[in-house]
Amino acid sequence: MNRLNETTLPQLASDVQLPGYDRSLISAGIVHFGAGNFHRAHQAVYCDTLLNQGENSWGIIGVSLRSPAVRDSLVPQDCLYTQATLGETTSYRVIAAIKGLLVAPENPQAVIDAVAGDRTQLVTTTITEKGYCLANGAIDRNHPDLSRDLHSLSAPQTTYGYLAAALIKRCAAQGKPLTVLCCDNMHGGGEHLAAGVRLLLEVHSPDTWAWVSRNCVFSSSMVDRVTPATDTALKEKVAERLGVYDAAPVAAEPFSQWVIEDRFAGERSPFDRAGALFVESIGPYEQVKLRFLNAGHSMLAALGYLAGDRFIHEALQREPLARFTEQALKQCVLPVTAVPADVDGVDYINQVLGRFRNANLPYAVLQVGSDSSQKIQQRWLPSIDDALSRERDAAYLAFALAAWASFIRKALANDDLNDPLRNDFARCESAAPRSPVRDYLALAGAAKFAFVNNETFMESVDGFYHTIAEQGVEQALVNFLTSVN
Ligand code: CS2
Repeated sequence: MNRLNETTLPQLASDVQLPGYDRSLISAGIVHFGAGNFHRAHQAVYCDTLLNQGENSWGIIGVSLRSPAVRDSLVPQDCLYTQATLGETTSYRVIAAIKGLLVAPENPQAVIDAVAGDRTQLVTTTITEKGYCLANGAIDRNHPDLSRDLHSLSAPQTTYGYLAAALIKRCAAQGKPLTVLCCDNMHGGGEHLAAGVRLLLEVHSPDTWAWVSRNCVFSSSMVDRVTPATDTALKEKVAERLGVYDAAPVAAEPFSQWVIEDRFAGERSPFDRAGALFVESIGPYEQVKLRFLNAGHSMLAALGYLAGDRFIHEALQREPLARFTEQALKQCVLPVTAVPADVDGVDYINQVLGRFRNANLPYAVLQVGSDSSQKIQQRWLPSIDDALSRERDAAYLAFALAAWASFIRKALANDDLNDPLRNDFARCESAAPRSPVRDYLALAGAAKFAFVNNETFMESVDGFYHTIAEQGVEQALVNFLTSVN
């Protein structure tokens, strides 16, 4: 079978949406760090829409910080790939917004030059929570990658390092202003990017930091589209439909949302013309997404894994799991969360749970469960403090923490745990035969939250942990739900 590329594009089935622009006229105004599936199903689609509208300067240079896999799959197909939308109906679209892909460790200078070049107006990131090198919510200067960048920027290890090295070059050339926009599931991601770059520049080039503070803006955004990892079944489905082979298609749900903080240096990228929303204050949108959608996802991932499910939609087919998640979000999280005026909290939660039920887009519990030590810091822990400080009942979140600790323990035992702190979790495992909840939570950055010192709350977490171990998760949930209702 022929490979998808510019030559085979005209052969594709007529119901596949094709790029309607001449790629030779496109320039890459964006450098994106973290060219994985989420980026390719989200931001790159918005860019492709703009390019289809004749906005020629919003092509993308993608950067992979570690693995060459995306570049190796996409370059032989001229960086074209299929985005399959899987819902009640299925549709296929070929995305052509990526102009080139760089693998940072192979050629660090090429990445630095790309960010420093004047054509680049916007740098975006989907480097996942762990890419921000945080400890207890702040930049961790002892993180091994960051320590290396603090020592030398000749071959940076972190996104901060690449940005700092590129900004030194951009400043030396008195280049144009630059916007750096976080597109991760992070609260205040733009502020972390600014803090990381500042930390490095204060060591390597304080004059550049002075220039950056006048010429660059670090902004945040709320990104949303459920995008699973690509499996063989998707590749086969796409090949059958397109009539050519695509080594790196990406599937996503029909829903897509991008809310962007309206702060840009220089020209504002016109993503609103592709359906994004610009807002003055991004915090409440980030919070709603993290505390309802992502928090619900992480609950279902832990509970579903414990119940033996592979996918999120299967976990939701179990009544106690579905009821627990819905009630936790509506009764425990919603009352302590500020929701933007244009969002109805209950409708939002209902819509999210409806999206998670999409059986046409299986989403693995272990994908959501990956890096959970980083994710719960944003998704659950702030709501617990908010609930306790307002003297509200936080029992659902206590149960969720117990389920998370049980998930860590079981995933470790099954060798399923994909987490940057995997080895640290394994060490507590051998050190503490009693409930590991407190040790696990300390690793997951809970020390900066007040709830860890609330003995009544912590005892309830320990209690639920033991109940889950003794009764199994489903029975423990049934008993829990009976006790709270
Ligand atoms: C998920 C997210 O894997 C996870 O942790 O919660 O990737 C989620 O699917 C996206 O944020 C949806 O926009």
